[in-house]
Amino acid sequence: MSGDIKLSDHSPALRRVERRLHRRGLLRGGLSLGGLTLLTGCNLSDGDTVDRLLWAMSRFNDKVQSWLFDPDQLAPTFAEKDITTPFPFNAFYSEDSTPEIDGDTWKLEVSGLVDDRTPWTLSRLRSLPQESQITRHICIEGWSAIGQWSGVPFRTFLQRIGADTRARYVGFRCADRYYSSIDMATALHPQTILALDYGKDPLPAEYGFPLKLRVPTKLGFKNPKHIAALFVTNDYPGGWWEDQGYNWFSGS
Ligand SMILES: Nc1nc2c(c(=O)[nH]1)N[C@H]1C(S)=C(S)[C@@H](COP(=O)(O)O)O[C@H]1N2
Ligand SMILES: [Mo]
Repeated sequence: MSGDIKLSDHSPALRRVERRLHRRGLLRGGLSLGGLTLLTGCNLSDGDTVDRLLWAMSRFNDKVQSWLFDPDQLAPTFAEKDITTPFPFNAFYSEDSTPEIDGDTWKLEVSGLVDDRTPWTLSRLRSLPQESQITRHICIEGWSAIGQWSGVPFRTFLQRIGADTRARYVGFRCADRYYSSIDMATALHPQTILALDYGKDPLPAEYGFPLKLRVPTKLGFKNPKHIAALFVTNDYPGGWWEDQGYNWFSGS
């Protein structure tokens, strides 16, 4: 739709709509405006504002609604034939600046409210139980794609390191200086995984080698790639995009 505001455009008009929806309690669960417009298939244009979005929301089917507003719901899963090829690349830099990481010497650092701070090698991570998922990745910049990721269920990992699961957040620091964080309920969600593989192979460099957090219940920017360190904390850790005004919760 030409003339529509790009989701990455933080124009005053979009901000106004977002504030009005929040006041009316319509962005329940902290779902971001960007996420809502993507999921309703409706881009906001300057003229239409709230009414158009309300109309789009009323077209939501029950399944989508319950996924968005109920933290225990599962994100939809797909079949192998639905996988988007090639899967899009995205980062705050161009693809040729993807960090080069040596998997033989790489270690995942662990800190904060955990019993065991021993760093993790790739082979030790691979010795933990693995799970696979085919889910949709939704980027706030206006695209979505279906991919297959496999790795360690994050709650299994948190149990292994003796994380205090009453803590509020898990924060992530990445090799490319990206950072992000999620709430503990999302960290423990059954579909949140520490992904080691994309498709049948180890994560390619551009998709986050050697380790990426896959969170299908959140927007793409809450899926940190090239993870170098993670920490469990009660202090709000923020994130690269979150600190530039994107809604922190950004999902269900
Ligand atoms: N380390 C790191 N992780 C990141 C980003 C980034 O720039 N650096 N971008 C985020 C955003 S906005 C998106 S949409 C996805 C893109 O992942 P993909 O390249 O696998 O499609 O990575 C997320 N995680
Ligand atoms: Mo994104």
